[in-house]
This record gives sequence, structure tokens and C-alpha cells, in this order.
Amino acid sequence: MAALTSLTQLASGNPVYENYYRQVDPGNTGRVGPTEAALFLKKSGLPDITLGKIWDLADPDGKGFLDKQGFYVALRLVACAQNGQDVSLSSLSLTVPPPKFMDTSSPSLSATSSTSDSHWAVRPEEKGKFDGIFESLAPVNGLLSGEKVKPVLINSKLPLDVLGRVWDLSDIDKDGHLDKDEFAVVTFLADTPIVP
Ligand SMILES: [Ca+2]
Repeated sequence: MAALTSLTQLASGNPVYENYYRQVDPGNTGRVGPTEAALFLKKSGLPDITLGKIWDLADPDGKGFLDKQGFYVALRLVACAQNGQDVSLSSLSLTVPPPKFMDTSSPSLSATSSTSDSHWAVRPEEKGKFDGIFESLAPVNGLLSGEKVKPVLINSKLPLDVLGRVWDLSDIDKDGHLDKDEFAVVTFLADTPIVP
């Protein structure tokens, strides 16, 4: 596909895309698992329905994970959606600014710290732990209310205003409840030093 070829050429020389890729695949394994990819793409602030469409285009064979090119396609489509363009393969040839994600550290900072660029990635074993905590809080229909999550956040000993920010970043669809992935984000962020 011509569009995809030009995309690869374009993205592979783009430090912003490279930097995002390093965050989701710090070991450079050539594949991004569905959890890592979903958590990262959710930080774009786009609605789930748009992200689902992006995923289908980025993983056209239904592999269930994204390879490097697939991830670049996803990033490109996020950028298109954020700039008011259609989410479709034909949009890939458009020139749009790089996609924005809510809490990725600045490219210049991560580019120089090769040992800590997995900073924002939730490792699989951590995700398992977070899922365990999630289930232990007795979610209703797969969702935890703010009341149920509060004690976990208070335990993190972060100042209340920072916790408020953590909540805002994590409740991606702003429904006042956390699903399993959002909860993983909140727990992860509350565990991680944050610069407010
Ligand atoms: Ca939510």
C-alpha cells in the first residue's frame, strides 16, 4: 500500500513518533501488546469508538497486537482525529502535527534518559497486580466509583490536589467511574512521582 510505505518513511525519521514508540516498547521487541497500546492510545483523550476504529485500521489482520508500523499508523490516525480529519487510511497521506497524549514526558527529556524511558509504561506484571486490586474493590458492572477508589488513592500519600489531577488524567471518559484500564492508570500514576 503506497500510503503505508510513505507513512513508514515519514514516521521513521520523526523523533516524536520514535519517542512514543520507545515508551510502549521499551525493550524494542517489535510488538506492542493490546494493553500497552490501549492504555497509551487512551491518553489521546479520543472517544473509545474512535480508538476502536483506529485500532482496526492499525491492526487490519486482527493480530491482537501492533507491530511498529501498526503503532505508527495508530499514532498518525490519532493525529488526524485530533486535527479534525477523518479516521481512514486515506487520511494517512495528510500532513498533520504529531499526536498529543496527556501525560507523556517531554521528548527531549526521555530521549536523553535511555534507562528510564519505560517511565510511563505499565508492565504486564504490574497490570496483573492492578487488576487484582481492582477486583478486590468489588466493581459494579466492571466499574469502580470514586468513593471506592478514594481509599487506595489516599494510601498513596500524595497531596490531594495531585490526586485530583491523577483522577482527571485517569477517568478518561469522564463518567466519574473507573474501568479496569482506567484503574490501572490511576494506580500506576499514584505510585509514580508526578510533577504537577
Ligand atoms: Ca471512566
